[in-house]
Amino acid sequence: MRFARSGWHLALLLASVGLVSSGNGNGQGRRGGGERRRKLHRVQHGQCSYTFILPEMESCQGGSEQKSGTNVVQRDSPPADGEWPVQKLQHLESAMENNTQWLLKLENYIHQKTGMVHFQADAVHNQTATMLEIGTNLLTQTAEQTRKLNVVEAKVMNQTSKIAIQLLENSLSTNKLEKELLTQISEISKLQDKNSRLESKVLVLESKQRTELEDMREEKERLQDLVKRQTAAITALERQLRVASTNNSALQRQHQQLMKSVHTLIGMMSSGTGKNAHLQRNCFSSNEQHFRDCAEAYKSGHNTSGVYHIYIGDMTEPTKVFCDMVTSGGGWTVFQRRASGSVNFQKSWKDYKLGFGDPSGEHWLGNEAVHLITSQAQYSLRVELKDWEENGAYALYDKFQLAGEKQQYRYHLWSYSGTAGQQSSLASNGTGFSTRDADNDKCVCKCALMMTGGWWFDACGLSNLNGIFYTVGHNIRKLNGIKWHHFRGPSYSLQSTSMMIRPADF
Ligand SMILES: [Ca+2]
Repeated sequence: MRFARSGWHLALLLASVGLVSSGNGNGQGRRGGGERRRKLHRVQHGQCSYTFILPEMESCQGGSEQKSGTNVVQRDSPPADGEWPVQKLQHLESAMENNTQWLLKLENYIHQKTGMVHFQADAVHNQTATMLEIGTNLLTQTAEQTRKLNVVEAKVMNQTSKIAIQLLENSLSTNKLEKELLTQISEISKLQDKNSRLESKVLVLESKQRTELEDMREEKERLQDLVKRQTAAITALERQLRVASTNNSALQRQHQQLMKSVHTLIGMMSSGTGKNAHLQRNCFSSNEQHFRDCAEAYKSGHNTSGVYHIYIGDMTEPTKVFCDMVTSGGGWTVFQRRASGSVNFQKSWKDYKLGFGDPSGEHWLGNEAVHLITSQAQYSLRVELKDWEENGAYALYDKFQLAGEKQQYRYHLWSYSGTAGQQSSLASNGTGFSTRDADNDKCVCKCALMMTGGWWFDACGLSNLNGIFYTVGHNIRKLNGIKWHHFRGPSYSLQSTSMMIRPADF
């Protein structure tokens, strides 16, 4: 195909050359005058234009002059009459040969050019194909990579969401744990508070027990001293008894005289109207008998209730007390009495320590006196109560002892019995005494201010015989009245009370 096309191009070229040489015969070919003339031939092939310079024969000039107007190509045909010299023919032949050579060279050149163009086009095609292939490969690789990346991205997103969910769950569980931790901490703090409170209570109890032990030791020492003194007194008495037995008759006489005078005095007292106590006092002081309590007075023959002088502890001056010589065998030293409301019982620590009121009426003997009396021997306590319906009741404690001021006049009680309730209404053993200016109770409040009076308040306890005296009709629903819980309840204020002591072995 390429050769066929080349052949067709060559024929076209030859025709063109002929046309061009005929066209330019009179123009360009005449330059230079006498020098050898040349012909320029231009061929347009596509975008390329080719210019050929061919030499022109000088001898052809005459012919042209002779044969002007005839076709040059027609010169190849032999002259009709054979006039052409052989030399000219030979020259023409050589010129034709040259032209043919030129044409061949030209054809070769064109072939080379065309081959180069084709080669270049092929190369371009090849390169384009290669580039396309590479591009396609790159595209497929990119697509593959993109797909892989998408897969990886999806996996990563999956993992991320899982991790996010895990984190959320973790944070939720962490919150729960934090809440639980907080509740645990608060419970621990509560327990610690309770523990500290219990510890403080234990410490208080320990200190109380220590003080009680000290009290017991002191009491033991006192009792030992007392035993020694009593032993000495007994030996002295034995001596006196021996002496007395020798002077029995004289003593009998003296005794008879004494009994006479006593009977005379008793007669005088019974005949007197409102001055019994005074007479008794005068009588006993004149006899110079030193009773340590009402029991000794009773044992000395005084069986009438009234005010007596007793010598408490180491005191040189006598103290006036009311002696109950009737109740349950008599011999009771009364240290508290309420009956009329005539005496104000809202008193200070010092008042309750030293005593106040009137021994013949409403009276508080004093904590110090009761402490001294109950420290010299084993005493019993009896509490007499009467309500406004005239019902009487009593509470008896076989053993009763009041500690000193340093121990806040705390009491020790044993063996309750009586009619004022199944249980004791006095606070437990070891309860200290409290007044409005001395808070020794077991309440965070001040019981002496709330319940009024001075008493062995617990927190604040079931009894208070030193509360406010309320008259009948005003005595109910009174928490700060004269109260004995197990007799008439917590808010009933009683009509009269008395508290009295007597040696346990009376
Ligand atoms: Ca208190």
